Order: sequence, then C-alpha cells, then structure tokens
Amino acid sequence: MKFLRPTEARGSAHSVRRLVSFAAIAATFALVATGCAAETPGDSGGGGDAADDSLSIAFLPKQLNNPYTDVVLSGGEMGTEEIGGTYEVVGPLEASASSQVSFINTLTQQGADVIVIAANDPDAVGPALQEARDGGAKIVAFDSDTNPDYRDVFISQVVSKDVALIQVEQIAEQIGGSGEIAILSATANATNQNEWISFIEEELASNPEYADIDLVAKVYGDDDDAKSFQEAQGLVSAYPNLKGIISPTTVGIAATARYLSTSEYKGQIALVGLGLPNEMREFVKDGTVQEFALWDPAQLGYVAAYAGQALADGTITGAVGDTFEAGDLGEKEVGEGGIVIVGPPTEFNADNIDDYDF
Ligand code: RAM
Repeated sequence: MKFLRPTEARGSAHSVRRLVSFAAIAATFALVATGCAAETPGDSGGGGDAADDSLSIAFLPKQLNNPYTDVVLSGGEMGTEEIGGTYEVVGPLEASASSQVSFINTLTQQGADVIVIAANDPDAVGPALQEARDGGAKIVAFDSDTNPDYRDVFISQVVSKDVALIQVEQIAEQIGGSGEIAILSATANATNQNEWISFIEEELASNPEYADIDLVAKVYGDDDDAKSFQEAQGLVSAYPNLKGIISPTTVGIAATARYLSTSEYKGQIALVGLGLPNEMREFVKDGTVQEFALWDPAQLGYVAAYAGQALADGTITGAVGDTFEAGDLGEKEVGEGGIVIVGPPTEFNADNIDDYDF
C-alpha cells in the first residue's frame, strides 16, 4: 500500500488518490481514539503499564472534542499498532494554555515511554515536559509545537510558511485582490496558529500584490464551535465592508461557514482557511465556500508514532539530518529546528471535495 509522499505536487490527481487511501485505512483504527480518552488526568490508564514491556506511546492532543483531533489520532493509533506499541490518548476538553499540565504529570508518574503532544501553549507545558524527560520519556510534539527546549522533535504537517501562503493566495483571489479581511483563529496561545498568522501578516505586508488588502481584525474562537460562530457573527457586524475571512482552524472555518451559509452574506463574504473536507462539503456545495486547504491529518499522527519509536530505540536523537522509517510513508528526515515535515497542503473545492473522506 502506498500513500501520499511529501514530494508529490499538491492537489495532483495522483496525490488525491493516495490521500483518500490513507485516511480510509487510518479511520479503521479510529474507533477507540475517542473512547479511550481520559477527561480527568487521574483516570488515564494503559500507558507505562509495568506488566507490559511494549513501548507505551501516549498521545496528548490540544483538546479531545475536536473532529480534527480524531482524524490525527486515527493515524497515531495505526502507527502505534504497526510498531507493536501500547496506544493511549489523554487530554483536556478545552484548549487553554495550562490544561495539559496535569495530564503530562500523570503520564510521567505512569512511566510513559513516549509522549506525543500538540501544545496549547509553547511554554506552559515546559516544566512538566522537562520532568517527563528527566524520568526517561521521549517527547514528540505534533500539530502545535512546544518551545523546542522541551521536546525531541516536532512533527509538522506542512512547511508553516506554505500554510500561510496558500491561505493568502486563496483569499486574495476570492476577494479580487482588494478589500478588508479578518482572521478567525483558535486560541490566542496556540503555537501553530500564531506561526501561521505571523506568516500571513508578513506576506500581506511585504508582497506588493496584496497592497490593497487590509487585515482589519484578528479574533479567537478558542476551537469552540459556539464561540467561533459568535466571533464570526461579531466580525461581520463590526466590519460592514468585510470582504473575506481566513480561519486557519478546522473548528473555526466550519463554524464560520455555518454562520455565513444562512446569512445574507453567503457568497458575498469569502471564507478560506483550513478545514476537514467532511465538515466543509455541504458549504462548498451550497456556495458558501469556494476553496479551502488542509493536509492529511492521519499522516501526522502516523509519523509521530514512528518518530516516538525511533527516539525510544535510539535510531534518532532529534538532531538535524537524522532519518527514520515511518512505515508506509517511508523515510523521514529531521530538518532545521528538529522539525520533520510530513507532506504538502492540498486545496479542496467543488471539483475534488468528493474524492476525500476525512
Ligand atoms: C484545528 C486545530 C489544529 C489545527 C487544525 C488545522 O483543529 O487548531 O491545531 O492544526 O485546526
């Protein structure tokens, strides 16, 4: 079985087929992903079980009740199964800065071999992760990085700047190159969101092509559906000339699309960002959304599991140039800053959205 390779051109027919295959296979591993999640730190079980000497890999996403997280974890579970490790998921129900600390502490007490974390805040998790490392755990950041001092590698879905550029290109095209736009993000502390936003701002400020585009507001829906919906509504009423919204979060873009779809602004205010095809399909079909982007989230979890194994068995230390095998996705290399890039972004629109199922 072959999967999407990072070198394949984004959105090519070839990569489309492979993206579908990976998501579909990973989904068969997803059944337990939400079921075994612990809401209370002390409740988590499984990882670091003294009676079981298989590699324990504990996934700690930004938050559990996020459909994006479920897809990422389906890949994490598949990778862990292939490795013969013990898979566990723990995490908070909301993505606030300090919400992950108690979960890390519990995993440390349990002796988890590998903690795979998407950080809600790059520094708030630092001391707890340091303790975990002192106890022998390897730390793999994924989706949203920690401060690099606190992890061994960061598995990044795509090159961060590319994520920003694709969204700027899409919004510029859809608003005809000029007018007011706003950003509706997740939480204010999220490393991934802030990195993408700063690249978006930099591109808008430095590329003469975008001189007539005016970023008038940045708001935060906290990856909470209801809050994101309200923030979208608030933007539209606060900025009567608003021509477009960029929402680089799957929760934010889906909530914004839902709001716009039943409003008088449907088809008038452009909406781009990062969304799950299954959540966005109806809004592409009803004309609310023309085009948005994402990658294959399952691959992120899959590569993270293999990176955890490579760190634990000493194949890699996280140094630049280290390489490891990531199952069906082949060899991966650690780049500058201890970052492993998984694959290219893909653009979704009415022509291809039915080819995807995640
Ligand atoms: C949301 C989260 C996640 C981000 C995706 C695109 O689900 O904010 O961290 O990577 O969107």
